[in-house]
Amino acid sequence: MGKSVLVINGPNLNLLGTREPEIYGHTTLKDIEGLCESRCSNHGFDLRFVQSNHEGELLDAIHSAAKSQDGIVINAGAFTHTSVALHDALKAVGLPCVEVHLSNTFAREEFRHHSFISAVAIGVICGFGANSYMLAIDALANYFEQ
Ligand code: CA2
Repeated sequence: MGKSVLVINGPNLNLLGTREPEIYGHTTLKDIEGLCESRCSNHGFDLRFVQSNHEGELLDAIHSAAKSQDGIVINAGAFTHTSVALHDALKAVGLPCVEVHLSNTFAREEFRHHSFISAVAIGVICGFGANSYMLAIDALANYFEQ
């Protein structure tokens, strides 16, 4: 059976490509979805791509992945730095999860240096723009092969 991957995007990422291009570039979330689709299909994976500005909806997406997905790529946006609930949900479902960020959060404000996601992720990729997502999908593919 082919694997299925859930890519989760948190708050404000729907604004990508329309605001603050100096930080986040000109790529839209729709563009990133297309790139993820093609990277997943290269690996023979199905893709489910989700964005929400609501923490509870992100939690629901993680819970439902327990039944239908094999791995998670998550850019939790600002919830990365605040959400014990997302940490608990990822830990509870126990799927391999790769944390991604477009920007290098360690080269930015101090409050972006701590992540509640990292401790429950198999790894973290940040600073490569939309390519962070591609690297995360490749990392999951590699993990599945082990
Ligand atoms: O670099 C990343 O991917 C972040 O997860 C992006 C979050 C930020 O809070 C994290 O520290 C790092 C912010 C996403 C906001 O995206 C926007 C896009 C366009 C315009 C405004 C915000």
